[in-house]
Amino acid sequence: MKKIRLYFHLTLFFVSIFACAKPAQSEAAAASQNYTLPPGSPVQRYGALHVSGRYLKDQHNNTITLRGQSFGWSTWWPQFWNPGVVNWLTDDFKTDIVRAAMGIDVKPAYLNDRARQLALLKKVVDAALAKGSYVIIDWHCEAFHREEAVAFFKEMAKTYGHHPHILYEIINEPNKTQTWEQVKAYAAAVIAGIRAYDPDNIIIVGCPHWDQKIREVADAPLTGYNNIMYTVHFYAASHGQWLRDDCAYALSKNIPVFVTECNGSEATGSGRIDYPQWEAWFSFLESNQVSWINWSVSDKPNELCSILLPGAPANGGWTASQLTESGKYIRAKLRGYSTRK
Ligand code: IDC
Repeated sequence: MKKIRLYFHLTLFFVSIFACAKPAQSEAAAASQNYTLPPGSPVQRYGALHVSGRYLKDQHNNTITLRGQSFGWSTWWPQFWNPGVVNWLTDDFKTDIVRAAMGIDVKPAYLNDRARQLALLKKVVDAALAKGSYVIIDWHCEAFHREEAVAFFKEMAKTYGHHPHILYEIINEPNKTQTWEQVKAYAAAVIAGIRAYDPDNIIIVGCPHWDQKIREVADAPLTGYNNIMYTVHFYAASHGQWLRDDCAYALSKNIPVFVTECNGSEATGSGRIDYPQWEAWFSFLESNQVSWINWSVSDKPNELCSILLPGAPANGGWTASQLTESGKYIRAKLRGYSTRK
């Protein structure tokens, strides 16, 4: 009996040492990956993230707001998935975080073009590790593909989970055919897979109706896990005050929200840009310390949410005349909010 108690105390001792050792662990992770965190980079500054109540916290337990830019689908804009773009976004757009939106079930995408998609993802994630940028690994689809998702995220957690840079977005947008209960069941399976290898990086969960039913989340969130956030996606010309009200409801119930995708356009990605509504969203996000990411690094002709004009170079270094109107707007926004000058 005494022996068992001794083992118990010893285990507790080592667990607590391990828990306190997170910054040292980041250095060890850096060494094992052969990178050093650039001084002043987002990850060097904020380190390992965690969630407390509705807030995102850094390694010093300060509340932080991360702002960034999403890559476009790996399916149609693979040319931009390279270190040059990660570096340019971090240095010139002053992003804290990028989002790797890997296509899953269209063509070509992860389920039918695995090796190439994984190679693209690796390029972006490795570049983010070296640059000291946070990066979201995003399962960019609406359907669950549960078995494949669990296997994929286990692999990602095993490979990258020891780096503080990594966040997991386990489903881009459930649509209106999936209930919140079904999303929760899917999330439980994927979270278990990730947590088997990565005990603490942030996991972001979507909600029904293209990440708009945040009220349903607020009324019945997942329980029993650490460092979970929920995403809301908005397109300001389609989703206005009512969605901000629903977010406010969730925040009032201590639900941690991370807007992993948004733009000023309509939900189609085009139509028109509603600047007053977009601004109303920025005020809302900033005053509530909700992190957000703009959609997307793509150069689709005439698409308002694409940040690039056709012909923009594939590896960053973009001039103003290579950015779209929304690209210029978001660049100025990100630079304006950034405390990294
Ligand atoms: C859009 C792209 C567009 C592409 C389309 C394919 O901008 O070029 O043809 O996907 O489905 C989302 C999705 C995101 C969409 C975006 C704009 O997460 O994949 O990208 N959007 O429609 N949710 C709401 C809007």
